[in-house]
Order: sequence, then structure tokens, then C-alpha cells
Amino acid sequence: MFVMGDIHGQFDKMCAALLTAELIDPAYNWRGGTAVLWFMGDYFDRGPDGIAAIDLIRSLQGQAAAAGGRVGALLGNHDVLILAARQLGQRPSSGPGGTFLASWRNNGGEESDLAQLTDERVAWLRSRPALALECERLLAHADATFYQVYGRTIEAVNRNLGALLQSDDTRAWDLLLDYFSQRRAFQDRDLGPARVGRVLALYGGRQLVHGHTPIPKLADLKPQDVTAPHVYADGLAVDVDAAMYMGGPGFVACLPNL
Ligand SMILES: [Mn+2]
Repeated sequence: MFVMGDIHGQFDKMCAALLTAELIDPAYNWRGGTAVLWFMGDYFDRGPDGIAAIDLIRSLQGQAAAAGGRVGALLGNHDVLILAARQLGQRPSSGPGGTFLASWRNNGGEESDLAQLTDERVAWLRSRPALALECERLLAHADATFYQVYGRTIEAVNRNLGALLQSDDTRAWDLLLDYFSQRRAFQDRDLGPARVGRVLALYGGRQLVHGHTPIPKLADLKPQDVTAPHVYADGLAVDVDAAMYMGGPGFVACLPNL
């Protein structure tokens, strides 16, 4: 299976990495055949072309399905932020800036993305799963343990978060954004492996794959030198956030079968 971490509007780097992995052709068409490719969420903010990124993913989902392959795409916290900015706008938020719109702007929101967030794109974003199980791996955007607040199974978490994103319950949105800003839950050398183990015991999978925390914040690497996933927590956790918005060239991870 192939995995690509946080894109954050870096459409050109996204395409370059997909080309290098031979998953698309120069015309941006799927050439992965029956391969499985997952995007880990955070399509928007801190870079210019979030809309182009999700439009490409949606196009590849259709093309891959027709070829017998599959393209999946998780929900990230920045995807929740831009949805909140559009849906709740000037309503008071506990985040930075005091409103949902200000919080999104303070987190690197691009006005052109929000202006192009049509109903169709909103519907796609709202239906992104927060968790997925693929090839014995648990896929989650964030290296955090809050998912269990929303359900004890993958299906329950995805159903409950999907319902939350359809609601106008500002307290529930605030709480989700607060939880979703947590990170580094598995970094501690002593406590990390046991924490990942508990998440895997709950939802299934033999390894947790996540984005959300750029690899240079977990490993002693400069963004420019990040070209591969970071495996840690006794091999139980894999960070695939290539730090593209920080200057990383970007990569698509090809994860071997477990
Ligand atoms: Mn994130």
C-alpha cells in the first residue's frame, strides 16, 4: 500500500511525489492500476492550492476504482478548520481569534481555498473517515489518542464525527478542534509504545500510520532531508508527514506488507 502525508496546499510537490511513485502520469491520470493509496488528511492551509489537491484526489478515486485499485482519504484537523470557517464563520469559538473564521485564518487559511469550497467539495470533506484499517495497519491523521472519545470502533468514530460535521453545535466543533490539536502522544520512549498498543488493541491493526506532526518534529532531521517515513515506538508507529510546507520535497511512502 501507498501512503501520502499532509499536503497543506502543496499541490506541485504532491504531484511530483505521485509521479515519482508512478501512481499518476504527467497528465495527472491514475496509473497505479490495482494499487491502494491513502492520503492522510490536512489538504488545506499553509500552502496555496488545497482545492487543487482535493480535486485531484477525488478524480483519482474514480479512476482508481475503475482500474480495480483504491484511493482513500482521511479527515485532518485543517479540513475540520476550513469546514468550520465556512459553516460557522463569525460564530464565537474558543480557538485563536475568537471566531471559527479567525481560528482558521490564524492556522494558515488561504482565502482562495475558502472561496472555492463549493457544496460538492464540502460534502466530500464531511464524508472523510477519521480512521481506517488497511493491510493490517490502522490509519489516523493525528498522533493522538482522542479518537476513542468518539467511539470504540472505527465505524462508530467515523459515524459520530461525520454527524458532528453536519451539525451547528459550536461547542462540539470547538471540542473536536481542541482534541485534534493534540500530537506527539507516542513519542515518549517509555510510554509511547504502550500508548500505541492500546490504540491498536481497541481499533485493530498491527501498526499505526499517521501524519499531523511533521517528521522533523519527531526525528532529528531537517525538512529538506525528509524523504521517507519515520518508524518509531518500537516499530508500532509510522509518521508519514513529509513536512512539505516547511520545505520538505515530499514523498509517497510504499509500505511493505506486514
Ligand atoms: Mn494535522
